[in-house]
Amino acid sequence: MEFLMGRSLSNSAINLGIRDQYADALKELGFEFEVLAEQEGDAALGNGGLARLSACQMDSLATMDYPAWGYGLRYQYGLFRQVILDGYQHEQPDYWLNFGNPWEIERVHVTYPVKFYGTVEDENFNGGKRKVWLPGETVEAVAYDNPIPGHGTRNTITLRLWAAKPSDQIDMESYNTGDYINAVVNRQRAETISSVLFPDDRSYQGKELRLKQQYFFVSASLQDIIRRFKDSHSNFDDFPEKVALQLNDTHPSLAIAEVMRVLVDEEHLGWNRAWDIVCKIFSFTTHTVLPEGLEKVPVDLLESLLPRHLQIIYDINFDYIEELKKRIGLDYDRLSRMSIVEDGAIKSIRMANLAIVCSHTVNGVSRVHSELLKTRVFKDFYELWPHKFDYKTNGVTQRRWIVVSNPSLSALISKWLGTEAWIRDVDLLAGLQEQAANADLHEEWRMVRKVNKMRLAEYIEAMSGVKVSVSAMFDVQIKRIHEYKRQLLNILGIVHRYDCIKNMEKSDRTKVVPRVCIIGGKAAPGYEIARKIIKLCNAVAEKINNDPDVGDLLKLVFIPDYNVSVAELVIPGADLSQHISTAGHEASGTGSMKFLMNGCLLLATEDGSTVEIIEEIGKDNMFLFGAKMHEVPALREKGPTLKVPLQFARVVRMVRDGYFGFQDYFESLCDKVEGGNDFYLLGYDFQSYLEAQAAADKTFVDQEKWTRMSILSTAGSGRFSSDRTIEEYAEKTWGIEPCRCPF
Ligand code: BZD
Repeated sequence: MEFLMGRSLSNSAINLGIRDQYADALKELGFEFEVLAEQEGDAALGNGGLARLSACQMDSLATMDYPAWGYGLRYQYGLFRQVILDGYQHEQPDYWLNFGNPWEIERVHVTYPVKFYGTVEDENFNGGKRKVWLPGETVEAVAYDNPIPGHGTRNTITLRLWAAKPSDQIDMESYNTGDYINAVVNRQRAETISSVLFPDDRSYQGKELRLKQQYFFVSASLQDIIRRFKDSHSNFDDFPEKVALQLNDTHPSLAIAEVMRVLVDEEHLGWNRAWDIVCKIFSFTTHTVLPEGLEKVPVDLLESLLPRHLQIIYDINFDYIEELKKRIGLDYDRLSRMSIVEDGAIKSIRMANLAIVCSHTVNGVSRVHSELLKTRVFKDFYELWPHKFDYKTNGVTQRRWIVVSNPSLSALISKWLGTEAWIRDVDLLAGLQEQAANADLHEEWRMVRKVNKMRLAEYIEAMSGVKVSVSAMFDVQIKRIHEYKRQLLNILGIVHRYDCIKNMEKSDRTKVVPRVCIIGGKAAPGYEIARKIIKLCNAVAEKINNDPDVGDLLKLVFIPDYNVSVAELVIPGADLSQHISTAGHEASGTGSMKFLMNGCLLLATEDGSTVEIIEEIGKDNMFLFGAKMHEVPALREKGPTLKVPLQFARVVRMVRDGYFGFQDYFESLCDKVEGGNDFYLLGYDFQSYLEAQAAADKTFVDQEKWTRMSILSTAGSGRFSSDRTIEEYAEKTWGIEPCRCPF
């Protein structure tokens, strides 16, 4: 349901192979390509990693000639714009369609009615009974197609986004009863379905609008898919041969009930035959680590909005539980854990259970994530159906993340590899390994990196007024703000660095490696602790950046309104990037892959996909620290008795005592990491975090070593291309072959 496409102009021109001709043509008209490209706004129809992953995967699907469609919603308001005022986050609406969207093609003839509410009645049919849904509201879904051109191929696939429009049918009824005002109000109400993206990437609040969005999206997409199938096929038994549906998290999992409804109620297939088809077409990617993060839909809500779907889910659950009893016996605890329906104060539907039961393949997004799914989150299911579970480590597209965003590095790589073929065949990047010690390459590599840092420094000055030195180490953490991602650990580490500089003999200061610390990311509007982390970052920055005693030795910058375009600017200019989640919390992480491709060194915990990055580039090529995943539960058990270094207590005390102001406001933030409440183990990991930071400083001084590590990072990044991920989906899950446009 989410795609973070960012800008399209450069990407499209490059993928079509016309970038230089286009730039020349623009020049004749008096425009610079780069200047023009920066005028484009970001298409931000998503929250974070999950949504950017979909965007990368679309690029790979197109480039690798796979026949595929992306379906989503054409939200009128994308992810909110973040404005920082007095250091606090404020949200502003992102009305991105204000000046029109030149990339989309409105398909006025591709529209489908989507129905909601109403009742279900029994109807006589062929001597028996059948269920008939009499919906109470109809909304029209209109298709907007966004072309996704592949690189080095004429294949272009489609991202089809649905916009909600009022159905003429409602109007007629209302006008006939003379209720003109209500008719107009109803028209507007229909449009609200696709009006705004929910900005929360962690909790499900059981909101009706959210469920309406999900069904609107699912119903329109399935009508489109089924219509296309029926254009050339008459027998639904062929459906699984032609259609594979990948559920990107549970957000579209109502599709399961919807396919059953269409096949049984509308196409009049028997229940068992329909069920057989459903089980062959769906597969499910989960991006969640914690059971609490799984989506649950209150039964009351579903019953009022989609009464027939609730019945179908109950029927699926009934058959499944009967089958389960035969397999595992009357183990009621386990049966109740595995049920699609959760009984309790608020009876609800467990969307992940529905998705697992009905999918032929369930995958996590990194190897350790899948291990977690098998041993913890979905253990019961894994024991029942081990064959369903596998993993597809995420990837990112090198077209966007090197070729578009770092053209000088891209040219350098092509020069040293003697080919541009790596743009489609990323494993060729490994060829850089042989040159990792070449002094000429080092010089050119450093030059490219320096120019990127200068570009970033200019941006920082323009955004925040802070002047930074490009000879300092640029240390970056950009991602959504979450307690588990531990931006607070980073900030407290910066406070410690500041404290050390302040307490140092003046003569020792020459030994300090200058740093520019850059943090960026949005907090979900209702996530109070995350908002406080942003404020703390800005309060600490205010203090440090205005301390003449510290000067260029340390700067801290919060980059506002982090989005895809900002990432494209920041990543190529980063020396070091931080991926420091508490082990066992990040399902995969994809930011690290973009930094890696761009030759940025990683400071990281052994979490998510980092574990696989270590396998590719080796522990010596990055700065690792922190508790391991298997150690975390026992450490948590220790509660207040867990040993925490003195330096940690000291920096938290500085915040508590109001050293950075806003003493009362930061109190609850400090409480979160002290007194046995330190769930994310900031205190425990602090010592090893500082050691990893010290190791990074030491290496940075040795520019020869740093540059070699940087080249080896790019050289080892091939496995983290979304081309590899998509190939795995195509071969193992969907059973599809490339289908290249022949001319
Ligand atoms: O998905 C993220 C995970 O946290 C990352 O570890 C992982 O790398 C990426 C891609 O697999 N999850 C999200 O981004 N989730 C959301 O954005 C989201 C959105 C709506 C509702 C719930 C979660």
